[in-house]
Amino acid sequence: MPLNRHPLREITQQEIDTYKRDGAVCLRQVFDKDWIDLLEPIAREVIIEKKDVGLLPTIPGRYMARCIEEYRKFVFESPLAEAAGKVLESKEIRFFFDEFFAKPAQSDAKTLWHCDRMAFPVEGKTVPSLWIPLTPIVKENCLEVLAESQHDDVPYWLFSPNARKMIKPDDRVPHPDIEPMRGDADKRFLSWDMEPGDMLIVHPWALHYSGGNPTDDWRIAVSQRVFGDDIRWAPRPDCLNIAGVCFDEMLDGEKPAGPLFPLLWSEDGRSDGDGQYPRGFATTWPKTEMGGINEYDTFKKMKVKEAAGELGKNATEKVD
Ligand SMILES: O=C(O)CCC(=O)C(=O)O
Ligand SMILES: [Fe+2]
Repeated sequence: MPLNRHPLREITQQEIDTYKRDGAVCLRQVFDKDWIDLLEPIAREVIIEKKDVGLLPTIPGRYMARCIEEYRKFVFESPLAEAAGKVLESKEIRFFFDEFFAKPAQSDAKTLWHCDRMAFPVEGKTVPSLWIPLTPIVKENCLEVLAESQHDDVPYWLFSPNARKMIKPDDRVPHPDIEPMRGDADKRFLSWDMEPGDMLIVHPWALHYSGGNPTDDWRIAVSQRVFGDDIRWAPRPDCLNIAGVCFDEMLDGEKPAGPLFPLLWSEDGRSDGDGQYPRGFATTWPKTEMGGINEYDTFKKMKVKEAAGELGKNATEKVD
């Protein structure tokens, strides 16, 4: 089958409504399996064998579209942007960045309950995670979403690398422990068995989690972050750093645009293509060993500190 440019089927009104209601929707079969066959072996090389393909040694799980031709093609030529645009009812979709999430076989490395909102230097709600499995996903190793949590307007305190060096501002709230709510009749916990070609869209305010990986193979997903119509720059010190663009270039209240945030899809057929999108990074470094992509151990240590009320007391302390 060819590498399809448009979703394999129409996005339905029911899928649009589900996303609005739950803060997540699993789109079945939007990609040809060929796309996943193209991406999966490279993900294994980068994540498991720590192959140096030019990614940042410090964050080797991000920015694949800058360094790996197949991942660049996936961002610019696959139907991910069109599918996202239709679900979000956004006229345009721009690229933000891409990121791997991987767990070894038989791993209890949990992804703590969190939402992504405060990691991003923007305001607006059309900045979802497009979570795309590269290995088979069962409910037990899937991303899990607390339905309707996207309606809670809470500026949670994330353990981003910048936030780890800061003292928590008073208005930032630690993420709640969702686990005790599992028995609550009014709460819905969503998870999915997913096939290659499926794509989960998660609202940036929706609380999500994953419980590890009880299977005998790696569990690998790539999260594509994109911008829709309502997104405006709003940098804060606790946000993620985005390679190649500093806070001074994120003009408060302005729409992201330009070579680093190319238009991938628009309702009226315009797009930027990848001609201006960077290859590699703004600097180079001496040959060095690639780091691991998982931050779960760091997050676990941060959680213990948080519970002990010690978060940010010695804010510049190195935690990993
Ligand atoms: O795959 C995971 O376990 C975490 C993914 C995640 O948090 C995200 O895509 O925002
Ligand atoms: Fe997340």
